[in-house]
Parts: sequence; structure tokens; C-alpha cells
Amino acid sequence: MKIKHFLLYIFLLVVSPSFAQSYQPTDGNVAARQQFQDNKFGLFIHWGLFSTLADGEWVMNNRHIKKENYKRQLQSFDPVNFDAAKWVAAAKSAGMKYIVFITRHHDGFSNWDTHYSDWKITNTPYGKDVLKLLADECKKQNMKLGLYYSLLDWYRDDYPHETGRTGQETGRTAKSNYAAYLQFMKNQLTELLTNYGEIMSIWFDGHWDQTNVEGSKDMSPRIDWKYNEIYALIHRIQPNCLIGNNHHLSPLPGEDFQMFERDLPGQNKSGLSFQAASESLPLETCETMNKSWGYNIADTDYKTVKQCVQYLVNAAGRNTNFLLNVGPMSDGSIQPEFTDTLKAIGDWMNKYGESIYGTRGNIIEPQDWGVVTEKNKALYVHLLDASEKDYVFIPGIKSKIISAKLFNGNTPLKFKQQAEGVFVYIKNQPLDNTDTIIELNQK
Ligand code: FHN
Repeated sequence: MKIKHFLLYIFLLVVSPSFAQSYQPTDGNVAARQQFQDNKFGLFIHWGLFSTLADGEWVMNNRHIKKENYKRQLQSFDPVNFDAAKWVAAAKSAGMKYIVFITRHHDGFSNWDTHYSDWKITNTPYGKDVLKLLADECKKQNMKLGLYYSLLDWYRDDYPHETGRTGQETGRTAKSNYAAYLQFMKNQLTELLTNYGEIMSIWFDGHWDQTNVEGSKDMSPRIDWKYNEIYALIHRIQPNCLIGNNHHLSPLPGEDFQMFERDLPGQNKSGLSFQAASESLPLETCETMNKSWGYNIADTDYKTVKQCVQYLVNAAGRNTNFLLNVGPMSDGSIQPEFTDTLKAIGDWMNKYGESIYGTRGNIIEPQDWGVVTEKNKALYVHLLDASEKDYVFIPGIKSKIISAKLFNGNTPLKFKQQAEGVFVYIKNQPLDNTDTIIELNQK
């Protein structure tokens, strides 16, 4: 570790605890966390100027495009088929209760009419403030709205690009100035939290640009992001707004929820999730419907409805929300492969949502056969493995079980409760290939 980084790390260690002690979420914030957990399921929308190149949201970095050249896409971004009502309806059709929208991704392009940059949607031929249109529509359709905001910027000179892991080839030569960049972010966040109504969450991303790769021994940041100032500003303007930061680390002081990317808590398939799950904060995991976040014309590796539903159930069983992504096309429409899947998930949620919404997970450890969720007196045993069995054994249930039935059709099931757990007998019962739900009622 360089001496400069070491000193910064020590500084953060000293400063953070005092900040941790000073942040007390308001009652409204605590209630918002619970509401967030009850809602369980949201739509992530990766969309912006990058969508015009149809090669994912990292296209500027991956194709080594200089900002002077990338800038030309401003002329090409004319999302004439953008219809906020359709986006919100797509989320509703899946049974989703919230949307998290990219306000500004790593290419630095702002999807709203910011006063602090010309690099924005209102300077395209389209000219409209899509965030305003989306926020109004969410309000109308009773859909919560969270805002993704990239801390990392491949476009601005004042972002500390010299120490960044990415964005090294966008042609920036001027020296960075974090104080100026921080002020810019504060100004933008103030706009976002002042002009667009109630904001459910600010979803930060990009911290990892200023650390070693995930899993390294030294994960200290190369800059002091001054999160204490950023987070305090957000909570001052909207105390109920939930702050989450996709830094791929354990939660930092001042954060209200923890997110995982392409992993359920406890897994690390993505190589990004070395951090343990918080035991006190709400959890969320996000995943793509194909392999890309932003629109990618060549990516047809679509997940099945079953995969998406099982991911949602697996997340709920781990007390975790699921944020499922779509990357709309540059014309503003969402491709039918995505809307069809959303609708099919919604059909499943219409039948079985009772065992997901408002539940809590981590009742027992995830098992080979699936997971358990709980609401009031009901335990929902989600049997995700449809291979023939005579019984399911649910370990570690301490409460007294008074009845067991198949959720679908209400067929009563025989069961036996012992000190080590509950056996539910399912021989010859119809098993669902996606999720067979057994409802246990507790005394
Ligand atoms: O670099 C981003 C990526 O484009 C996408 O936004 C995901 C969503 O979780 N987060 C970052 C990678 O960790």
C-alpha cells in the first residue's frame, strides 16, 4: 500500500466510527426500510446515451472511445418511443413494486435536465426530461422510484481519473480535482432529491473504480469519497431516502441497505461478492435478464421465466429483495423478450405472491431442496427441486406447527414434528417444476 493510501485508510478508520455513531435513521427511514423489504421485487433500468451503440453500458470504455468521438452520439439519441407509462406498466405486469432508474452511468451522461452539465438528455434531439416523465408516471401508478447514480465518471476531467481502474482511454489529460467533482455530485444529488418528488433510494455505483480488484487484501479506497458529506446531504433533504452503495464491500456508515450484484448473499459467482451479508440492514441483489445491463443487440442469452422466478424465491428465502434488470433500446422501447418474461413472472406472482410479498427470510439456512419464507403465522416452504421425494425435512423449526398443506389447491399434508425439525410427507403429490409451495401454520 502506498503511504498516501495508507494514511487515507487510517484517516477513514478514525473518522468512520464517529460518523457511524452520528447517523441515526429517522423513524420514517426505518419504516421505509421495512416497506422496501415488504416490496421484495423491483425493476432495474439501464438506459442512456450508451444505448444508441447497442453494445452494453460499458461501450465507451470497452471500445476505447475518446470522449470527443463519443460525444457525437448526442445527435443520435432520440428515443421517440419512450413512454414512461409503458415502462411502469412493464414493471407492474411482473408484480414489481419499485423501479431503480439510471440517472447517470459511468459515461457521465445525465438522464435529466441538470443545470450542472451540458452532457444531458435535454441536449439531444429528443430534448425531454425523461426522469421527470418517469417520476410523474411512477407517482401516478403508485410505483416507488429509486435512482442509480454513478460515482465514477469516464467523461469529466475533475473526476480522479488518474487513479481510476477504468476509463483510462477516453482522452482526458487535464488534472482531476475531487473537491470540484464532489461539489458537482452534491449539486446533482440536490436536484434529484428536490425536483422529482419522493425518492425511494439512491443507488450508488463505481466506488470500486478506486480500489484494487475485489477480493484483494487491500481494499482501501485511493481517494476519500467524503461519503459522510454525501450521505448527510441526502438524508438532510429526504431523510426517508434509502442509501445503498454497490462498492462490493460490507456496508459503510450512513448506508440504509446493502446490495449484491449477480449473487445471492453468501455466494460469490460473480467474483464481486466477497463481503458478508449485513444482519441488520435490508438486502438486495440485482441480476440481468440476458447477460448485459445496458441494451446489447448481440446478447440473446435470455434467462427463462423459471430461472427468474427461482432467483426471486431464492432471494426472498435469504431475506433479500430482487432487482431484475432490463436495458431498453435507444428508441426507448423495451424489447419483447423482456416484456414477455416480465409478464410471465407477474402471472406467477399473481398466484403465489402471497408467499413472497411482506415475508421475511433466513428462517432456516437455505437447503438443497430450496428455502423458507415467513409471514405472520405462516411458513412457506419453497421446494425448488422437483425431483420425486417421499418427504421434505425442514430443520430447526422451533415453533409448534399445527397444520401443513400444499399452497396450490390447499391439499392437507401429513407431517411430523421432532426436536430436530419437521418432516412433511409429499409422496405422490403433484410437484411444480418451478416452485412447489408448502404452507405450514404455526401456533
Ligand atoms: O459497472 C456497473 C455495471 O455497468 C452495472 O451498472 C452494474 C449493476 O450492478 N454495476 C457496475 C458493476 O459493478
